[in-house]
Amino acid sequence: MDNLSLTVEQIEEFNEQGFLVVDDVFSMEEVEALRRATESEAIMERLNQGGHATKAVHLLEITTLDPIFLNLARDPKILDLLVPLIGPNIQLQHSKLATKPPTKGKGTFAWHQDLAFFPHTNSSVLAVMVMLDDATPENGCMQMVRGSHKLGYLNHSVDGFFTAECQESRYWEDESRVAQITPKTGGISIHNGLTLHGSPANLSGKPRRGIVFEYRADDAYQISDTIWKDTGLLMCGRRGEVVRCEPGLIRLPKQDPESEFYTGHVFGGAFNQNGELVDEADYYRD
Ligand SMILES: O=C(O)CCC(=O)C(=O)O
Repeated sequence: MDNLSLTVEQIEEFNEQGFLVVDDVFSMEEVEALRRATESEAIMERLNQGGHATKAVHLLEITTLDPIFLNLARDPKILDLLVPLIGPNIQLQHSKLATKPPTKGKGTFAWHQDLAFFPHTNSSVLAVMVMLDDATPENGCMQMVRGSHKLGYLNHSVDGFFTAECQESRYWEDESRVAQITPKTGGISIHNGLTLHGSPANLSGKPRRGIVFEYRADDAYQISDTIWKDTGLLMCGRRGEVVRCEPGLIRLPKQDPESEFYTGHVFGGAFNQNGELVDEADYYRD
C-alpha cells in the first residue's frame, strides 16, 4: 500500500479532539503476517503466562520478541502520519501487544491518560494502535473524551498514591464528549498521551488484538516510571540535545511502597534524580 499523509482537516481534527482514526493503513497480507507473529511459540508462551485466554493482557516490549514488530514501529506508513503531529524526530517510548480475550465480558480498561503513568516534559507523546481485528463497541473498543488532551494532567491518585485510574469521572460521565474509536482491521488509531480514554469489556466472544506503540518527540523527556527495553529507540529523524518543557503542573505517579505493584522507587526509576540514600522509600513517608 502507498504511504499515506494526513490532510489539513485530519491534523486539525487530531489537534482539536486529541485522537484520530486512519483506516486502510496495512493490507490484509501485512495483517496476516502480524497475526502469525503474535501466534508464535515464544509469544504464545508469554501470553499464556499472562492468562490471555481469560483476561486482557498487555505484552510489553513486543518489538524485542520478533523483528516484525520493530519493523512495524519503524514503518513509514505510520511515521509519515505522525510527523505533522509531533515533528520529524521521533522515538519509541514503549511497545506492546494488547489483547482482549474471547471470553465474553472480560478486558475492561479503566479511564486514564497514558502520560499519567509516565509523565514527560511536554505532551508531544502519542499512542498508535494497529488493529489486527476490527475494533467495535461490541468487542470493547477504546472510548475517548473529546478534547481531554487540553485538560493537562488529571488526578489518578487516591490519598496521594497512583491508582492507574483517573479519579475525575465528570469528564466521561458527559456522554456527549465520549467517542467510540473503531478502526477496522489494518487501520490505526492515534491518540495524544493526555487524551482521557478507557475501554469496556469484550462482549463479542472473539479475541481483539492490537499492537500499541507509544511514540514521543525527541525533545520530550520522561520524568518518571519505567524505562523498557525499547524505550528511546530512534524511529526517524535525529537525536537532539534539547529538552522542551510545557508550562503546567505534572502530577507524579507516586507509588505506595506497601502495594504489590511497588517497583522499588516511589517515583519510578526513569529520571530518579536522587542518590541511593535518598531513594529509600521511608524518606518520603510523613
Ligand atoms: O486495549 C485497550 O482496549 C485499551 C488499551 C489502553 O487503554 C492503553 O494501552 O492505554
